[in-house]
Amino acid sequence: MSSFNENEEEDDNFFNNDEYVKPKILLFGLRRSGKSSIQKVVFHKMSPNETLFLESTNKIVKEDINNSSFVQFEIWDFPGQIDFFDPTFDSELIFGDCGALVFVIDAQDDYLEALSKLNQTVTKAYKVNPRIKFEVFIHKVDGVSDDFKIESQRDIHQRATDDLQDAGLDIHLSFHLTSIYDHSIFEAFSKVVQKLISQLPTLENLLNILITNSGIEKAFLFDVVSKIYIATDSAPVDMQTYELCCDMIDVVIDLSDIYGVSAEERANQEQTAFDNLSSSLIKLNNSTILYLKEVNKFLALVCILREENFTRQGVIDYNFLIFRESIGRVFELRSKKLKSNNDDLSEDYNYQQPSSVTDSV
Ligand SMILES: Nc1nc2c(ncn2[C@@H]2O[C@H](COP(=O)(O)OP(=O)(O)OP(=O)(O)O)[C@@H](O)[C@H]2O)c(=O)[nH]1
Ligand SMILES: [Mg+2]
Repeated sequence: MSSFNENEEEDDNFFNNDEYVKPKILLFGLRRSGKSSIQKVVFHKMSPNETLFLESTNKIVKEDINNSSFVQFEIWDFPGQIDFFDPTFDSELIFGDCGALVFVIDAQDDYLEALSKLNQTVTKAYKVNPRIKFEVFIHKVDGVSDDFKIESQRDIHQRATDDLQDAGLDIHLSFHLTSIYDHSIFEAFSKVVQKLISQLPTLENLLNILITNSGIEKAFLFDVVSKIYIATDSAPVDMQTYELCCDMIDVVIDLSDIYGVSAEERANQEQTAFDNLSSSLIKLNNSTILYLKEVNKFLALVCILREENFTRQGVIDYNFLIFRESIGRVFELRSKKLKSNNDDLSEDYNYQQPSSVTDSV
């Protein structure tokens, strides 16, 4: 919550992604399954109720997710009625350089038709590009009971994998229970995006080292704009903790917006609410502490720790500085590698250039 310092320019260079071809995430699923709603809620801050007024998508909608956020990729939202057998459907172009394919199934509806479409989609995409990560969102679970959730996930999992095995295909599908009415959609999308970040094991390792040496219970590395977490330590994530951390980011951004930016700066758009010196500490009434520290313009570290482990804040802050420096080095290395490998991106993002495809879509 203060002004930028001279490191700002340096940070920009660290995270300069100009050189790199953005991974593509495709959203498939039957009509009205909730694809466009997911995209709007996660990346455009649309409130879930407003999605009731979204019109049905009738052509492929491509969008660059790079609004000053660290997480950069393209999202392609497909119309529910897309027909793979249509001669204008260029599967090489669509699946060729795709990083992840998200298939959305409406859990409140009969899902047999969705399962057959899932099978068709996965089979088609896998033939073009076997490196795609397949993610199934069992969506709209806000309206169903816990028992139904578990039962439908088991049933969908079973049927979907059986169908693929019957066709002789050994394709791994990941399943997520999601709803736009809670944080589950952000959590699921975080996991999808993490699979596209090749530095994930290194980031996890750094977080593990940080938490064990600082008495922290859980730490998330957040992309502040989207509230997607790009990494966390290896302890399991529970939804409540994740929600608390998301809420903390909202509080910090809102307060910074009100008190951290002067009217003049706001008018000149000189400063964003989140900057190099942003940090915040919230004590909860159950002896838990939430601690947020800015890592760079786009990323924040949010930690949860017990009050009794917060006696030596200096040690935690020092460890954080080392952590921040290491993260900087990881991404510095990445941008160097990307510059030198500009022609060959296959290693970094499983990018496979099909023979008939050019970069401009
Ligand atoms: N209850 C509930 N409704 C949802 C959820 N997500 C989306 N919806 C609703 O589902 C309806 C359809 O959403 P869309 O996002 O337009 O669906 P789509 O998959 O893009 O549909 P097409 O563009 O026709 O393929 C809207 O009325 C949304 O409000 C959810 O998590 N829970
Ligand atoms: Mg749509």
